[in-house]
Amino acid sequence: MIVTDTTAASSRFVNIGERTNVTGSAAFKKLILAGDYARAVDVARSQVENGAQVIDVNMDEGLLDAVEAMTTFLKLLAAEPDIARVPVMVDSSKWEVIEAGLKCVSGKPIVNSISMKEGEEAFLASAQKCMDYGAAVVVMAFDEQGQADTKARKVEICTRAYKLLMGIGFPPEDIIFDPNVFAVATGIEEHNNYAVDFIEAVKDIRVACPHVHFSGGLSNLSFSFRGNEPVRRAMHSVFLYHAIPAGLDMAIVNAGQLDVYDQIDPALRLACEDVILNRDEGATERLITLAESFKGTDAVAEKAAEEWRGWEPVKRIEHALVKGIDAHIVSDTEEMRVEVAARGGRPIEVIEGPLMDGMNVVGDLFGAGKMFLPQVVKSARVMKKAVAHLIPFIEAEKQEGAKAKGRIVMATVKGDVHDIGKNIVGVVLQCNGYEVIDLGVMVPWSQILERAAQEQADIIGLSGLITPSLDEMVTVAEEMQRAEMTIPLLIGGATTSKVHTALRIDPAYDGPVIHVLDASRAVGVASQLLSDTQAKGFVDSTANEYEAVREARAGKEGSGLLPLAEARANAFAPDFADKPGAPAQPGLHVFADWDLADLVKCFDWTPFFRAWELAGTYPSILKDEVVGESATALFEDAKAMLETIIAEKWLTAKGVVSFWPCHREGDDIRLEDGTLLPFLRQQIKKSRTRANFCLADFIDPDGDWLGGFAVGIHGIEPHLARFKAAHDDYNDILLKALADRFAEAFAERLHQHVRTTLWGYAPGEQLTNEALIREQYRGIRPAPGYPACPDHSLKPILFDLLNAQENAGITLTESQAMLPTSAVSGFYFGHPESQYFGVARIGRDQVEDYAARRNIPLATAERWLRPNLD
Ligand code: B12
Repeated sequence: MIVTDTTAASSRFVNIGERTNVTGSAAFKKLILAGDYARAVDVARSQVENGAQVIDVNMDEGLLDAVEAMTTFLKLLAAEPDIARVPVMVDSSKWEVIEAGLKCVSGKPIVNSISMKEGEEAFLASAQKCMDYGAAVVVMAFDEQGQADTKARKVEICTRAYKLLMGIGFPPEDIIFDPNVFAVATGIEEHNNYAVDFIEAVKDIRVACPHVHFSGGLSNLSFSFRGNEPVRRAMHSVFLYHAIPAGLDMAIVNAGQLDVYDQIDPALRLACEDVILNRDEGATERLITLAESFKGTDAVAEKAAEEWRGWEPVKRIEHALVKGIDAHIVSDTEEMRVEVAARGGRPIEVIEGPLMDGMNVVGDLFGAGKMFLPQVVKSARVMKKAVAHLIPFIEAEKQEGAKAKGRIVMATVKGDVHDIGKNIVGVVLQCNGYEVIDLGVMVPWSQILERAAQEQADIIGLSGLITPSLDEMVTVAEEMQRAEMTIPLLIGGATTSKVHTALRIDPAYDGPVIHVLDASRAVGVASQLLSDTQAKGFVDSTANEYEAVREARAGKEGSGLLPLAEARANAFAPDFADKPGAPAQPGLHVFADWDLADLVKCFDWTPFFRAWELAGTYPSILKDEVVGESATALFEDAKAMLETIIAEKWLTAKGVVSFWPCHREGDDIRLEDGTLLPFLRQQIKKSRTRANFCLADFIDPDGDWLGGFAVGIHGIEPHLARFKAAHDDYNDILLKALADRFAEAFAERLHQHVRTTLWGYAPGEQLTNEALIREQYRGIRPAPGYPACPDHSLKPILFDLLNAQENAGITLTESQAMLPTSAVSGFYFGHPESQYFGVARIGRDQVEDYAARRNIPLATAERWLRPNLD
């Protein structure tokens, strides 16, 4: 018995892999003709990995010794436990080939096929031999008059064969009838009912011939749509949808290429259904018309996907790097290494030759804007896997490592936790031949300098996401100066800027200091800095540029600012008749494990694409002329990873919310328990109609409510560790970027829950995700660090109020970065006139006032508010 019997028809269904067939797959034929059995075995493996439960092997090719080919291949398969676990279908029209195959198969074999084409005697003789080998057998609906096409002929031939087989004691459960799947929608009227004939025949034969099984070769069905893969796939899926309940329990099909019935485009599905079930005379015509719009590149891509495996190893390696395909890179690299060794070469040559050449192609394409960041990161993954494979060989020979264009030590500075940006830059630099030593996050200056000296680094690169990191970068620069270093210092990260670099970091260090805006510029900067001919010119022109920035800023510190008293006099005055009432559910609310699937509905995808340097707004970015293809591929990968994250519960969303009665006291908000929350006021001179905003303005001095929240996404570490071990930067960055999306979505979702339910001032609110993203709701949730509330050092106060460490598992670093990294915290203001604004530059008078209100030294206040002072 080949098929395990379960109740649900579809769960009984067996996919028979069809790619190890020289008559059906050009790529497989080429490998066999070339004697490349190792890669031919890989084809079988990928079939099994793609879900094939039986592998059909056919070697019927005029130029081949089919007996020999069948024997060699099946012996190799038997030695691969991951392939040998599935039964083999020995497929040939010649008995001697079948017999040769049967001798090599260790488990239960299946013979494909025998028939009554040459009469009953020959049929029974073959059947007897199969029975002797314990093989199951595919019996074609074929007799002396030819192949059965109508339902009546199919039923007639199969029942006759069944009776004959029963006569020699053939086990009925080892009979697999193939009642012939023929092409439909050919334009010939007699063909229109072929699929119906097949399905109906299966139903009848099943009743007439107990215990038998049914199989069919699916590709025939859609023969008239050759070259239109989407339509062929849809036809196959629709056919199976109807044939499986009728009794079809296996089919020869490329298991990796079946569409889910429900997910087929509805118009296409209906058109296929009309054809397959022969619902009316116009069905074929309709499908042919519709098929045009589905004609894609699938078939071409599929063909290309197979063909490149037949190329020379050097070309294969280049192709794998450019396309970011890591499936075969280790075996291809190994093949290359063996080839190099055979001619007396060293393993390092594989890196310096084909791998670096391939990466240069990637670098050039990226530089020319023909490749985008997600693809480059995939290429880097391929490179890393190849290098990891070669390292033991290189070490065994005690050789020097490959010569890089330069060595760059990079780190996210002390107190800061985010490193997506730095990782991306690291990958791009590596793709362009630089050696990158990434020290990770929260790295103190001493460690950065020490490692740079130890590694004789050519460049140091610093990254930071939040403003306190800017000061830390100044410290690193000062320490580099003290250590009398001269190597260039690169500055990058969301919080950094050319202006800050020019004003504060550059003056602290005599060596070159360069602000790098994004990953795509990093390579140009590094190459100029390390070039014998260009370095001086580049360093001088940057220094001049920064000098110009400093000159433009000189003496303008307080200019354009109102004195604090005047700014206060121009405060925003909302109508407190509209202030929100007391929360419907006051107090503290803890959410230990918010449903991840619910958060996905609130995803704002646009920043996700921006993180990968793909410019555009979701969803139109998916159709963008320039980046659309790359964005779509990335989006598909992201959705697939999201499914796994949710199904396997990789992450946990924890959050806490609380509400406090309070009132405004000047620029402070005083909570009922006495806690003081001091805020900053805009001092920039405004036109007469605009106020100088401060968050405290949205709170009624005569009594009001304020909310606070913290959310964090936990559990990412073991998964990142796994990706790191697999040298998989692509999935590492993808997961981090998705965790960030979860954090932002959680903040969004929780805010909605607060408005509609917990605080409940907007109970009837019904906004789409787009409207939420456009902030079309009442109230705001400014976060410490964001422009309306730039002081990160308010976070400890907020965290105490929320007991965020205990209730949401979030901790703060010395720079007030939150751990886990994907985390957001902030305040809720419920007044309908509350709005986001930027505090921007403030005057010395306000810093002094603020330090006094907070009861902290002026120097401390200056440190936290530095970006608002420059
Ligand atoms: C998405 C986002 C988040 C996400 C994820 C953050 C992330 N991915 O790093 C989440 C929601 C988690 C988040 C949280 C917070 N955020 Co936020 N966030 C952003 C946002 C919108 C985009 C950042 C981003 O992902 N960019 C994409 C990545 C790939 O770019 P990147 O990191 O800048 O790196 C590129 C370059 O900078 C450069 N680069 C980076 N490093 C290096 C290193 C070298 C050597 C070189 C050469 C180049 C280089 O190349 C990279 C690739 O192109 C920015 C605003 C903005 N538009 O930048 C605010 C922003 C970074 N966030 C900010 C703040 C304040 C916060 C919070 C403190 C708010 C809060 N109270 O909750 C928290 C802090 C989180 C924590 N763990 O402590 C501020 C930081 C500035 C500040 N005032 O401190 C910003 C600038 C917003 C603002 N305008 O105020 N944030």
